[in-house]
Amino acid sequence: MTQDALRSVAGGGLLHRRTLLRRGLVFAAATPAAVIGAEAAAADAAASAPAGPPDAALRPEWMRAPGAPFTPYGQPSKHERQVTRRISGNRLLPGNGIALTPLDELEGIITPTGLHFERHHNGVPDIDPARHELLIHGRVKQPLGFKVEDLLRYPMRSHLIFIECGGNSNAGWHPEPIQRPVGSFHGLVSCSEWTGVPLSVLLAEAGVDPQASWGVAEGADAFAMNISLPLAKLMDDCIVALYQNGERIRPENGYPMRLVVPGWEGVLNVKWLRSIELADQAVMARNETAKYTELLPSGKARQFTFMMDAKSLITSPSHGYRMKGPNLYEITGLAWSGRGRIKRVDVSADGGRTWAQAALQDPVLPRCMTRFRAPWKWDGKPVVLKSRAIDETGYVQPERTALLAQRGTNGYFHYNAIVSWAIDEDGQVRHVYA
Ligand SMILES: Nc1nc2c(c(=O)[nH]1)N[C@H]1C(S)=C(S)[C@@H](COP(=O)(O)O)O[C@H]1N2
Ligand SMILES: [Mo]
Repeated sequence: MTQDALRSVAGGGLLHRRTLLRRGLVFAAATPAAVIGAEAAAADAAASAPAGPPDAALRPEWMRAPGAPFTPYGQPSKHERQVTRRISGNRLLPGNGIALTPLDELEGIITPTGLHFERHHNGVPDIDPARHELLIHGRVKQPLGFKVEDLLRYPMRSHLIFIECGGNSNAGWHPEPIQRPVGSFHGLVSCSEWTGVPLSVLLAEAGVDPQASWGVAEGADAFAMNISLPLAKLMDDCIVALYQNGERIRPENGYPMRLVVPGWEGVLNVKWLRSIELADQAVMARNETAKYTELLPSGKARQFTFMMDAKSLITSPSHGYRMKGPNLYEITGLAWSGRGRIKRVDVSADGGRTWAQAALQDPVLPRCMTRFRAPWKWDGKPVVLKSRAIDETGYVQPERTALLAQRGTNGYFHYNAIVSWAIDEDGQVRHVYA
């Protein structure tokens, strides 16, 4: 099969999503094996190769001596040390700020635990799990306290889901497109397997008062962060998580227990959870009045905007990436929706005039990151790449102009517009509003 026979399905060189990995396609210029062998032989001769069969002399040094012994807890390769969270702390209060997931440097859908984004209002508490307790009280028949060891005896369930801060991507509200790597712009979202005890089971044990309609969750950090959630959501699918990606939750993500609220904004996922008080109204805490509300063009503000709407972004190629000349490429990225499964992701290579359907990589789970991929033949001319997510409820990720028309220009939270990357003739990738 020749490259000329590749079927374009949209402008700018987008190919049919099932073109992927067909035999005979040359994606990148691999170095011919003969050249590698000759170079190694020359280097070896200079270093006076040890005696032995000729092929053994060609082996790299890591094949010539026993490797390192076992380690109790694995770490990434020393060659990957640059792949880190990007920290943006408050200079006067270093525990207040964010650390972003480097989404552009990762593949697949799972965020490595050490790279899960962080948002703390007053630092990471050093909690002794033996002395920590979750109290369920307020409008219940009987207040109950749960230690870690108590919760470990309950039946558990897992949610493989994203958690996203309501403030993620808020640089999108700037009048000029911000020039930063994807992770530094959109990295307040991560995807983990969270395992713990369904909150409905614990609330049922305490006995829910028929007058209760809200629950106020509070954390055991120095901020004692609290926030109100509708009781119906707490009873539906929330869990008190003890595990993250199979191991006990990391301190920065809520050790020894946190509330996990699938599909809803990050701030509701109270870390270091110490109390849930049932009430007949919301508590009107700072994070549901002064923050995490959105001023609209009418002058009124939206409140209790819990749902994280569908969003997608191309992680490769993306800002900071340098194209290696006209060739075949795989466009890839992430899509997610708080409302359920991703149904489709469309990709455009002509600034949104025409679209091609991307392939969705299994698994495609509700409220989870979904990896999409689209084969593309770049001819070296300037293009604008975009991706657009559609979820199973039919919700379509909006263009930036549509989002601004609806929400005005004073926004801060819940920015989920389509992201555009412009590629110029030199192969430089820039963020643009197109
Ligand atoms: N106790 C407590 N819970 C908290 C916070 C906090 O500062 N204190 N930050 C909230 C916010 S705003 C977000 S977006 C998520 C971030 O979770 P993560 O740090 O595990 O990514 O935790 C939420 N839960
Ligand atoms: Mo947040």
